[in-house]
Amino acid sequence: MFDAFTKVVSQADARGAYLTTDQIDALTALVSDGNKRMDVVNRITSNSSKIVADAARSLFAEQPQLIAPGGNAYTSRRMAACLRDMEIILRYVTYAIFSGDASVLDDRCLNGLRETYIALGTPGASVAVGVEKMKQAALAIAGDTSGITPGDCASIMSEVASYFDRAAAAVA
Ligand code: PEB
Repeated sequence: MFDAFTKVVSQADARGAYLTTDQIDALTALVSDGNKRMDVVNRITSNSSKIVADAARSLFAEQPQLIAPGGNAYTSRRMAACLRDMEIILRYVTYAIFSGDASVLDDRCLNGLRETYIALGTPGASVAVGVEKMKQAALAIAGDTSGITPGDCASIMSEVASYFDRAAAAVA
């Protein structure tokens, strides 16, 4: 598990080299934009229940076969497992945003997840749709400029989107 700093240090060390100016510049930018990152993590974290519940509701409205008898989220046990999975994925996405690096998401959540869903008979493509819906909700919440001085958040927003895309691609 890396964060943005240890990742660069590890790569430099593997080459036996000093940090390059490009690497230092990239990390300097990351530090100077650090408040935006913490703000995004804070907003997504404090709205996590709503993000998960709304995404699940929307997924089941679009794919009602999941909650019909015999469906993959039919019975409260499976429904609970489904909501829990979405919550786990969102939690690891917030860790990745916080760290500025996807490795915690990859290593502790996504690694083997596709195979797990295949073994369970859970439709990975539907999980990916749920993740995409969490992404839209999270971006709307993170990018809400009401009541604040709007700044340039393009870079952090696309980074946030990339972690959701990574999770969706890992299970689709
Ligand atoms: C992954 N999910 C399930 C299981 C595991 C995971 C390991 C089997 C064990 C269990 O039931 O608890 N666990 C989960 C995860 C990590 C982890 C992400 C990462 C660290 O440790 N059903 C649907 C939807 C989808 C869904 C498409 C969006 O119809 C999910 C939610 N996951 C789902 C369901 C089960 C499950 C298990 C329904 C139960 C499957 C079953 O018992 O039939």
